[in-house]
Amino acid sequence: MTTALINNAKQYVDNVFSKLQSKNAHQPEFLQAAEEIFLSLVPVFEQHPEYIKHNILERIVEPDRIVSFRVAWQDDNHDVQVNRGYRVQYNNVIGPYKGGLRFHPTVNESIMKFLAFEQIFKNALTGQPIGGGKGGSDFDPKGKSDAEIMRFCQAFMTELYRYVGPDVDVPAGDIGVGAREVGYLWGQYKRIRGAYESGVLTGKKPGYGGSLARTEATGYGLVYFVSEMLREANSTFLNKTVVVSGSGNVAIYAIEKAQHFGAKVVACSDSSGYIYDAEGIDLKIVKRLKEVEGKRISEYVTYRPNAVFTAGCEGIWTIPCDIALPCATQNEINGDQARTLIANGVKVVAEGANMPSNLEAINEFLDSGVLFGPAKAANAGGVAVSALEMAQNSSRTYWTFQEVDAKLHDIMKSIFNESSEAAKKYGYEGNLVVGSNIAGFVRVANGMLVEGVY
Ligand code: NDP
Ligand code: 2IT
Repeated sequence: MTTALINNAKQYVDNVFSKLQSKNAHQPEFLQAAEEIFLSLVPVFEQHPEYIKHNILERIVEPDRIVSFRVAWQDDNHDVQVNRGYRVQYNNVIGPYKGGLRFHPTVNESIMKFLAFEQIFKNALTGQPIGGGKGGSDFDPKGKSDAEIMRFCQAFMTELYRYVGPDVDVPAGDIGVGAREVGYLWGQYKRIRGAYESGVLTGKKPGYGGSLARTEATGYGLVYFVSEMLREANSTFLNKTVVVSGSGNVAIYAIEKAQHFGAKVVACSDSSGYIYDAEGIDLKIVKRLKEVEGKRISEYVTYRPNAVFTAGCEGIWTIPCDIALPCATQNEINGDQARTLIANGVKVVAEGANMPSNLEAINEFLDSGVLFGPAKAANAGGVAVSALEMAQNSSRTYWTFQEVDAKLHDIMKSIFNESSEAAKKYGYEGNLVVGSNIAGFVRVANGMLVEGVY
């Protein structure tokens, strides 16, 4: 390769990134996600000048469109509340826009764009025909009654329905949005459209078009992915000590499958703090508190007196473990926390949440030889099974739990293999950050070359 090509590639990526920075100066999470991906792509542009010629990077980093809308709804006191709704439709080159909806007070355009941008490459990695998108609202579901959640979801869909559809854009869950919320959204969509377009949303309950194993998919998929990482290092989950952050959908099913594979999970958390149970977490208690009763994780210690609750989330990474699975939210591991994990002997870190490690933390893990599974590969099992739900809906059929779980397992293995192969091919053997970014990007970029549409 000539020096000119190498310089050209680096210069191209730097130029697109500096334009992005000046256009999006007030969107730190979006710039963080973009920077991580851009840094990985320099070797691709060195070997594929045609991507530069067609200006793929600048095209891919600008969303097709972003809609934002007013969501007005009535609370139980009959007062009208107003929230802001979003849908970012980022890229639909390989399939309809696809990605979850997040309801959390921290939601803003920067968070929506980082999630939607990551989703493009994650979805491409699954090998399924789905483009990238994300949406949500700054609505805070905490402390709301069931009737309030329903009215909010109905009001949200009363606007969103214009922009989505089974062949257009297919939302699902994310933080604060589970099967209950998807059900309310689906009911409203069906009412407005007057048609049974079940493929418009995934994560539905199995009684009306939902796929079996979608609830479990992200957490199980994460553990299947980590099993592949361990297998390559001649190891398994058996008798490993595991720390999982969060106690929501992803965390619960990651804990379930890790325990199933013989690991001892000693800690999990919510936004108020974390529990440490040296004898191993009793998942039945966590499920009851979180899935049924909607309680705080601190209540766990009333059922397990030997367990300890500590207020605040940061300390969870001071617990010594072999495997750390951040499954709560973005930027929950910084450089200091990464160094603490490493000093305490962590061997594997894999991301169930989206962008839980900041760039400094990722570099610490990679530099110290920790096996690191990046979010867009490690947590892709959720959206992969969402795509399987779309397939079942459009063929008007249902698959068994075992069928879906087996497909999920195969998909996670192939994401691991493709990411490893891409890392090797471009000179970064063992670096799954670079590998997954490249493998996802190349699939979409090739679609953009063929599509010939700007
Ligand atoms: P849930 O709403 O089910 O659970 C979220 C968990 O994370 C809760 O324990 C919550 O605590 C905690 N949490 C959320 N925000 C914060 C915060 N700002 N600080 C500390 N803790 C926080 O969401 P999911 O399990 O679905 O999502 C978790 C992560 O996984 C997110 O990053 C999401 O984007 C990602 N993900 C989800 C997929 C899915 O299929 N659901 C697929 C792929 C990725 P509390 O209850 O106190 O708020
Ligand atoms: O971040 C994610 O991949 C999800 N929240 C799941 C998206 C989906 O469409 O199933």
